[in-house]
Amino acid sequence: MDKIVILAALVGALSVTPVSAKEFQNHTNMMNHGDGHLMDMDGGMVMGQNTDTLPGGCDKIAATKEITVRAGHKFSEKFPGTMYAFDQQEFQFEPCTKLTVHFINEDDIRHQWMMHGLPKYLYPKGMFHLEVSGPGEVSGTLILPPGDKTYLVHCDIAQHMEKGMKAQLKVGKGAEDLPSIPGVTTSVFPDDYSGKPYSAEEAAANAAPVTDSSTPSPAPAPASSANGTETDTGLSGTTVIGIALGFLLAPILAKRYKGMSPGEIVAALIESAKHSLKQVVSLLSGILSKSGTAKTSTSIKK
Ligand SMILES: [Cu+2]
Repeated sequence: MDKIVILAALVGALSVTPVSAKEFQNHTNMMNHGDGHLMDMDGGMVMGQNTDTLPGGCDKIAATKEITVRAGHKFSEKFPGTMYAFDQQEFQFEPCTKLTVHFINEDDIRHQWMMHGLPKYLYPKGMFHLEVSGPGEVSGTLILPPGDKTYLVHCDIAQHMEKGMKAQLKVGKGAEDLPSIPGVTTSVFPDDYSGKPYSAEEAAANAAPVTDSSTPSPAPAPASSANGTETDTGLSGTTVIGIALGFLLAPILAKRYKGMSPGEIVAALIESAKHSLKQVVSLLSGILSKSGTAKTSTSIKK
């Protein structure tokens, strides 16, 4: 009887215990490897940290800002077709701002806040990079360069950016918007929920307005080599071979049918076709008679 009570208590206790793979970790005591590279053994990392060197063109630190960015599957829910996202997709700061990013990962997998396009003399590979494996927080600081520019921020884990974990950070007025920022700019490869078969023409039609909205799109040209698309030029391999043969045979034929009217040329072509056919027939009948199965020889030798 007692055993049953204990068992019931155990089952009850287990059912209320949350099934959590990892506890939230604050990665505050990372080892400094120099060159702005900090790391710990629990999956926290900062690369390209710069707290004091002014980028070229900055006379002083223009402002000091701190932001908290969250990363996780749940932030993608408002963007159909995505799987991961940051909680914000766009940032804007004054040039020469000293920016501290507190990056919080809310998933049980690895996520990154990776910023590209920074000056390489100051940031290794032009990157500022925060990374957390599993739920946790990591913080890093950089000094933004001068000038108006839009920087790509993403998670570089395979398919995380493609599936939505992408943002843009504008310094000053920024430059042009980046494509496929969830909720900000049009997707290069829009998801289609219409249920219709997805064709190459649709893809081209959907992709066109993203890259080119200023100039009026020209009427669909028969050969689309002008707009840089290499596929679907309307020329199959057979057609190409046909054209090549045509070019090779043209001088020979021109010589042979020189001075003839179109009607005469057609008649001559039919005549030579007949001739070829006769030769084929005689060849075939020759083979048949030799094999002994043909009873009548229909050799039509000239
Ligand atoms: Cu990620």
